Amino acid sequence: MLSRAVRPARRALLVRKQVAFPAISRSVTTDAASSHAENLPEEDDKPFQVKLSDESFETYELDPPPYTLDTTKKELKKMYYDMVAVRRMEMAADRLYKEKKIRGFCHLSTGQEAVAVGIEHAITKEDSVITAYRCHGFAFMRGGTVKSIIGELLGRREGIAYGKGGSMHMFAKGFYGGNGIVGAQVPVGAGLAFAHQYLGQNDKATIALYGDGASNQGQVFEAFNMAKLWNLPIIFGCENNKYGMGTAAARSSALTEYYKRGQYIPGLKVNGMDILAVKAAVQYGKQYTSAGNGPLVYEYVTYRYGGHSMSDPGTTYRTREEIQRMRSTNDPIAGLKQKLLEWDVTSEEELKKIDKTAREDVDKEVAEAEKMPAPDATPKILFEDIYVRGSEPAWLRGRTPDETYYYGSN
Ligand SMILES: Cc1ncc(C[n+]2csc(CCOP(=O)(O)OP(=O)(O)O)c2C)c(N)n1
Ligand SMILES: [Mg+2]
Repeated sequence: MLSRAVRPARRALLVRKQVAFPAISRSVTTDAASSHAENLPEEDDKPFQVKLSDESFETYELDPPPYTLDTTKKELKKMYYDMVAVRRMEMAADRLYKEKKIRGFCHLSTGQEAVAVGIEHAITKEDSVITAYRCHGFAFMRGGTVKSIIGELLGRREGIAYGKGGSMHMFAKGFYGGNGIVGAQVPVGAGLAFAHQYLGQNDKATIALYGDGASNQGQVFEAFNMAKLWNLPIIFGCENNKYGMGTAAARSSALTEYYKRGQYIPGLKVNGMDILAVKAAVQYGKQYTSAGNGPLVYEYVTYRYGGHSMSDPGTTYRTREEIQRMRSTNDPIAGLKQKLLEWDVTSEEELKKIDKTAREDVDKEVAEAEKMPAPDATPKILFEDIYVRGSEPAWLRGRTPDETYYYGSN
């Protein structure tokens, strides 16, 4: 009797709670109407200034970056090329996966190109970048070739990680992965920043990226704490693509304003669908950390068009209309294209040529990657590439007690 009397009352309370605290919904702000550029020079490499959209940033305990960006026609066109190339590469990976030529995990970043490309355009090869498993675009921008990245996905020995890492573990100079354990790259990023500081290289920035899902991990906050205590030159950056696997950000995060989650660390929300805003933000952040001001927490508001990975159709936890709306109103490539045309940086014709060149470049390298020989079916390969070449020990234990591999003698 008693329990029956209690139950309806508790249910009523729960229902009331849901009404009282509706899920916080946030939308990407990509209104480009307020951005503009005037009096452009004729020359491709002559600098001029672009005024950024009013909706580029929101700050937390931080003065906003300038809403202007110095650039050239050449650079803007290169940004466009890079984003198209990354997208074409991801589309090639999508096809090869569906043809069952790529096996295992494969996470694509279609829709998020402005983040990886914009960051690279703001830093130098002396800076360090580390991210999670959605890493193909970063590997490319850090200097990996399409051939080596696709080769890696295909498990080829000539792949960027000798065919051992696959989609989630790609590395290049100044690029520390490609990391499969959610959140684990954040403290490693703090370590990279510590190394820069220890070596007296505060002018070198570390860009440590993680997702909205990863942002709730304890190790992220531990890394924030140490970075602040030690005043490390690092820009933590949450790539908020609105979902962690199939869970919407508002269902996993008590506070979805990820740029405020460093609490005692100043933060900046950046329109991650606008490559110019990303470049301006990171350039500003690097100046800030280089000047010894300590860490920053950025949030790049973005969106992934595809599923979490190739095994997720991506349409069970969000509507097709939502994806379509983001594609048609927020696409980073279409957004930059529109600006380049409006500002007379280039013509429709030249952009088509850039599209064609990017497509041909990527297709050519993908075809070359597909022609790379598959690895020999020998266990020897399992023991290679574990140590830095030339620093291997005399022997290594194998998969079973009776299996031992002797380096140099097999
Ligand atoms: C420590 C750990 N827990 C769980 C997983 C499984 N997992 C892989 S990706 C993912 C979601 C992460 O989402 P988010 O950080 O938003 O990154 P996104 O995939 O959106 O880029 C989870 C839970 C994992 N790889 N590592
Ligand atoms: Mg996410």
